Amino acid sequence: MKYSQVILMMILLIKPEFVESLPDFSKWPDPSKIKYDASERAYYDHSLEGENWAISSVNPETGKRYSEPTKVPMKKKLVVSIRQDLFNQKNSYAVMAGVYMTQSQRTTRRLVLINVEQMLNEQTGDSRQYRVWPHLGLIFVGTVANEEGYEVVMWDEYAAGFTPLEQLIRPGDIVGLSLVITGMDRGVTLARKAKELGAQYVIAGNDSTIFRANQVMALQDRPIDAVFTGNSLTAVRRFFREIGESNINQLQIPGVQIATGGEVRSNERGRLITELKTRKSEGSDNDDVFVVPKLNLYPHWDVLWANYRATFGHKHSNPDTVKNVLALFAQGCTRTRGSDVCSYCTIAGVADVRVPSIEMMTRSIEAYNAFGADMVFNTTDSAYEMHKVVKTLQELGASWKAMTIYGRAQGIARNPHLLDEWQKVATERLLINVGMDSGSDDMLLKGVVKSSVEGCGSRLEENREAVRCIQKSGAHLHYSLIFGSPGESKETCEKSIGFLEWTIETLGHQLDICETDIYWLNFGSPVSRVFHDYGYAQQLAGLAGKSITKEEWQRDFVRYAEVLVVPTTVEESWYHHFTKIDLNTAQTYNQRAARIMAQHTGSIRGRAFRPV
Ligand code: B12
Ligand code: SF4
Repeated sequence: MKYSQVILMMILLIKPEFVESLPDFSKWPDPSKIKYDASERAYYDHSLEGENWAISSVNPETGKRYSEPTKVPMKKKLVVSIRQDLFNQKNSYAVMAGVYMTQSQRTTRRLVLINVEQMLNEQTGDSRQYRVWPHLGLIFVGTVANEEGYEVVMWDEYAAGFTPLEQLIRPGDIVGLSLVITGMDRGVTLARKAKELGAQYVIAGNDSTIFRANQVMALQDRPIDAVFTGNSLTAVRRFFREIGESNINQLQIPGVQIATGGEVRSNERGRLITELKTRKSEGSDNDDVFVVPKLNLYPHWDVLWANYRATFGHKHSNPDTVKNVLALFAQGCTRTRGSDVCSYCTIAGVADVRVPSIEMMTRSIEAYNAFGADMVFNTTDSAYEMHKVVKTLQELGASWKAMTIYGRAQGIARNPHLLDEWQKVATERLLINVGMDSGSDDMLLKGVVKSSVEGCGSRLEENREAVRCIQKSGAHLHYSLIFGSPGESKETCEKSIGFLEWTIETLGHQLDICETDIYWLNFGSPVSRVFHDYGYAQQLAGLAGKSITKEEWQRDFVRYAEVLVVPTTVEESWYHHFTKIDLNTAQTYNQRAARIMAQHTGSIRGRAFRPV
């Protein structure tokens, strides 16, 4: 094509126009009183709203009371855009030029990303946290938004206490909320407040939102405008690319839900089989859920490292300088075989196993090394048995002083040689985090259904074998137990306590943590079928030697099927109908386990520890 033709084509594609851009808020007396009115798509100053004189006097220029919100004039600026009509015709030149133009003309917009947590140190009234891990989801989403030209501001309540919203949010911002189970209710409150402060849109993601997308979108006043229904970063990227051009209600991005009536995601088998088939038929881009993280975007490193060193420093050869980070070197859990998940598991995407490309892996390793990380917690579920991942890490020369990985007892018992392989990557200290769940075979076989391999012996023996393998290898163990799986009784709880005592004896200082918990019934888990399947409820009751009438089932479960978070009363009903203990008894066993661990030399207790 001739040069003159190219110029002519560019001129034809260009559409110059004056558009409104964000007002200059700093010129207004109190910018925090400027709020965005989504229906008018305009900003209004509310600063005189409550003033008596303003309520009683009329502005002679407008004829309105001074107390009525005043429209804040938008600034006008010349924007050169490409002609969308040509773009829509899929004219190849137009498309090429369009991509170029959208990237170069993008203006800096702000994304405020918040990890929401409502269970901050409530007993002490101290909202500061003493946590040790950052939020990788925030870092991933922030990285993508930043790559798309956004200024990214982050606040992780889990690490730093409640968000100072007024200071963080500026009118026109997009606010992104990361919501797991302990953030849902507060997330809705924060979303409303963010809108009052002028946020243009509030979006939400992470596991609880994913499983409750329809319920979030059904909230009457629409505090949250869009929900991300998976881990896809392509969806996140497209959102930030397209939101500048369109109104949020016009977006049509797979993985972004803007209204009710979306497909209900869950870890129930039927749903997972459908998702598996879709992935197989459509093909899936493995790298879709990975990005090379811009670790510096996260603002709380110093406080986390200080906490980590104070609590875990003594376990490292460099106690005063150890830098712990989170990483994701694969996604999904191999135990699922694509469709079969432990009964309580509420991890979204757990059955969708993906390993990143070599390039993604190489660049990620480089990013962690450049950041000075030497203690890497890889958050991939059951990473231990992913031979390919450990092999690739070795081939790429990855090596950190310490690593934490997730492993399953069955995976360890059947592949003990992988302990050596992982220890080639984690040169000084390998910690494996295992969900042992129970010291009773009945619970492991029928209560939590701990394996997708049928008829292959004792899960309890696998738990024990895994402990013995770890002991021999010199690695370390962090494991968890649950009091309250279907069919749980005092006898089975005692067996779990017995298992705890045995692991302390067997592992000594190699046992870092045993954390115990009640059985959490959460939406999205396979067992949440109990909210819509009476036959299943009867089956669960049968495991405890009980029965449940249809009326009881409707009163105690079905009635709550559409709430955002399973309430405590349902949790109590769970224990009442499906176990032989109650919630208090489960808590008593939790306390007993904590007391036993407290006497164990070198152990670390719980999650919300204060620095010593
Ligand atoms: C590492 C980890 C932690 C760390 C770090 C905190 C965190 N929330 O990430 C620590 C140890 C601190 C922790 C604490 C807790 N955790 Co946790 N944790 C995990 C774990 C193992 C990995 C998370 C991870 O890093 N994934 C990799 C990153 C890249 O993905 P991601 O965080 O899911 O984010 C992606 C998407 O969800 C989405 N996304 C996430 N946030 C947002 C926000 C926006 C705006 C958008 C658009 C998208 C988006 O985009 C990201 C990119 O793909 C998961 C289990 C798992 N394997 O997923 C449990 C998990 C998330 N935790 C869980 C729970 C329950 C907790 C606690 C409540 C435990 C407790 N009792 O205290 C606390 C809550 C802390 C909190 N409010 O964040 C549950 C959540 C269940 C649910 N359905 O809500 C999970 C799923 C485990 C489980 N038991 O099922 N956790
Ligand atoms: S082994 Fe862990 S991650 Fe895998 S399905 Fe079971 S609970 Fe979920």
